[in-house]
Amino acid sequence: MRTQVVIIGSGPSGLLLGQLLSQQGIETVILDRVSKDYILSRVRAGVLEEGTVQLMEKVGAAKRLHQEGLPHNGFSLTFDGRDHRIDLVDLTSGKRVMVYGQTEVTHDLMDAREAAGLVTIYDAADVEPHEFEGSGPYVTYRKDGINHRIDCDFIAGCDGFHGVSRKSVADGAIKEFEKIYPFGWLGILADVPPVNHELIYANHPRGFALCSMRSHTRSRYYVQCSLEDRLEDWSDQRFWDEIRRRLPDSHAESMVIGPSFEKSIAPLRSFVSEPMRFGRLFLAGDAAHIVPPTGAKGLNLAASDVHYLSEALIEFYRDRSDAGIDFYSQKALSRVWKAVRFSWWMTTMMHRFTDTGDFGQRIQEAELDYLVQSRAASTALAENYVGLPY
Ligand code: FAS
Ligand code: PHB
Repeated sequence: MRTQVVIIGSGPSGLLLGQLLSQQGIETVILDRVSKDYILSRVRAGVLEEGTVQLMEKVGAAKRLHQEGLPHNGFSLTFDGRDHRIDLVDLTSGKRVMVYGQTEVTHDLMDAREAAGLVTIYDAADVEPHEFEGSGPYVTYRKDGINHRIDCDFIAGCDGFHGVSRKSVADGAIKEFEKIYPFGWLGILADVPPVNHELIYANHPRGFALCSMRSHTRSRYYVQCSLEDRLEDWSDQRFWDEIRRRLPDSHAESMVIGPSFEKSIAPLRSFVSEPMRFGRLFLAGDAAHIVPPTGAKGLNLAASDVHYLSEALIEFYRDRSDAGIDFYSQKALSRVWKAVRFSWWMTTMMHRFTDTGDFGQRIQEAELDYLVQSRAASTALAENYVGLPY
């Protein structure tokens, strides 16, 4: 088989890239090592920047997003028993975010790809990129016991943090930056109405908590937990008791609780690999970088990466110019590092760190107190949260 661009990974990065390229007549094949159902069973991000929404609109996959998504004009920061609203629309002269689950984004992009009759090969085992430093790259994989090869012009590594693409790069050709946080997030989904009409990010001496949602009847909640914690340590009752301890009384008393139907623990890390281009192999999304979900940047960075990559590849095929693909890594990393910084800053401000103890708690509360009283500081938070320009 031959195609123009092989995309490894059928997550948001790969699917969105596939749609952006196919709109311009560029042929793609997407390979994923798991099934479509498995991908759709994963519960991940929940907040979309306007840039991400606009890309979904551009590829014609935003109909359900606008029908079911929840536009949010602000969010709350709670600390020291108080609740402060960050008015995104006011602070950013009209920008806001859209609450719409990553699962739904992925589903909508899969539907769009199928409607366009484009090829996605699921359950592809042992996917491997080859000869991408030369002019004749190809990808091999195995399916139903048969070995396959796809020759192509370019390979897009959209295969996430644990994917094969980044790991296929020669050791000396890549520099990695990493920070591991000494805690995780325990998240649940429950069919109970959200405690608030907007998100609540809670700083508390017992630890961070986040009150999010997927709809007016489905809540998505998180509490900071120990990396030693296991799911069996956390009954629903323990979760509900703990999250309410970390919220101001007004929210704790009004929270509707009920049985969770999804519960998971995710470790937190900041990670960036440089560069994001290796000959004819390009990395995009979690394959190149990871952020702690505190700033709701992971999925949205994947979107801006594939915006830049699609523009570069379209320019190559349209103008036979290498300018865009030569500049892709530098352009993407400039926005990546700003989002990595913001996610690190928000994580550091909102979570309990045992090594800084009560002093650290007071410093965080002082920073939060300054932030909510300073329009300049709140504006900086809001500008980053809605997403910096592409
Ligand atoms: P993905 O990891 O989504 O997709 C990669 C795809 O590549 C997968 O389908 C995988 O099966 C496939 N793949 C991997 N290796 C392969 C191989 N060798 N061969 C073929 N295919 C391969 N972001 C937020 O903004 N907010 C959040 O709350 C949030 N929560 C998260 C919770 C968890 C547990 C995780 C892991 C991430 C979370 N994220 C969150 C970040 C997440 O949303 C990512 O940013 C987003 O999934 C990035 O999309 P992709 O780059 O497409 O990577
Ligand atoms: C979510 O709804 O899953 C979510 C929202 C905002 C975040 C992280 C996760 O910062």
